[in-house]
Amino acid sequence: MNGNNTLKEIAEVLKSAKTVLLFPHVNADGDALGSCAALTRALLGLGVQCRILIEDKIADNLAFLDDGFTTFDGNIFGAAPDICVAVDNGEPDRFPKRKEVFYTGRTLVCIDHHPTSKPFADFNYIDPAAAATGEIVYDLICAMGAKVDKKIAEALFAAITTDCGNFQYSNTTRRTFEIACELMDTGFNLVEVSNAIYQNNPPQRIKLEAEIMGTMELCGDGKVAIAYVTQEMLRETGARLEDTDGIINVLRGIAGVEVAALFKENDEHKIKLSMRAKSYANVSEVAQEFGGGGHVRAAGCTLEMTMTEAIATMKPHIVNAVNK
Ligand SMILES: [Mn+2]
Repeated sequence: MNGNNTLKEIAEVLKSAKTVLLFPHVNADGDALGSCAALTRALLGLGVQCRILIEDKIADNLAFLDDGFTTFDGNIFGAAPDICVAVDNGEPDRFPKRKEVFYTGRTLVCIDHHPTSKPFADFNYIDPAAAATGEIVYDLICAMGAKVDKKIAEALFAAITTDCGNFQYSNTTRRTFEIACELMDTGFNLVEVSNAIYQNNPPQRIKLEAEIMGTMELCGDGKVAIAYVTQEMLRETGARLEDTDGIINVLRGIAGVEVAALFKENDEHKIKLSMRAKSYANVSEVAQEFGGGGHVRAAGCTLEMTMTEAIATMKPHIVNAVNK
């Protein structure tokens, strides 16, 4: 944790601000949005103006987190924000369209748990041991002296459950459960939150899932499952690229599979590869070799080539990762 400030320092900085703008990464996931929503509620409660600046539409199953907090307007406060915070990401390239606005902040803060993140802001707290940024935000809110109420608990639980695979991934620690216990003590409605996140699939997403499963290929002696999604498949099913979130876990769920790889066509020459390992393979290494990053068991990179080229290029590297 070299180069980190203390949460107490960051808490004081945030509390002394009049305006705070939060920056989740693009295609904000449950952790990014849940962490931002919780921090927004806590700061608003302390009389600090706070909004979440986004650049793409929020996923339907996370919309419940947004209580009028998100905005597409970088000038929402009518003046440069006192503080801009990168949340659940460690570099402004993870929010490319908002990068310029980020640097207008008088003080810059980064709160993240990605091991590939480096301290880049004026105040940084990057803890790769945290299963979710939501865990750090929980401690930060406590350090701010704010009360963790039901609504904050709901948002933090959403952040944590989504990033640790509902307490199934190897990043889950004793601390993860401890925080979950403390959130439960607020009496938030667990079933309501879980249903909103996990039992809320639009039918076109399931149709898309069927299409993607149709492309599945097992290689590396059945230890690697590869599948892809093209823009044409999205058009045919009426689904969006965000609807592929979570489908990779179905691939990884196959008996004998160690690494699941899902290739997503952003456009004809831009393929986003997501990789998830089950128990031992280091997919972060593979991603980093191609300019990407992430966690040891969950990482990704972007490839400037066609789908056919991307799969042919990456397949040997992925198979190599499971045979190490
Ligand atoms: Mn995260």
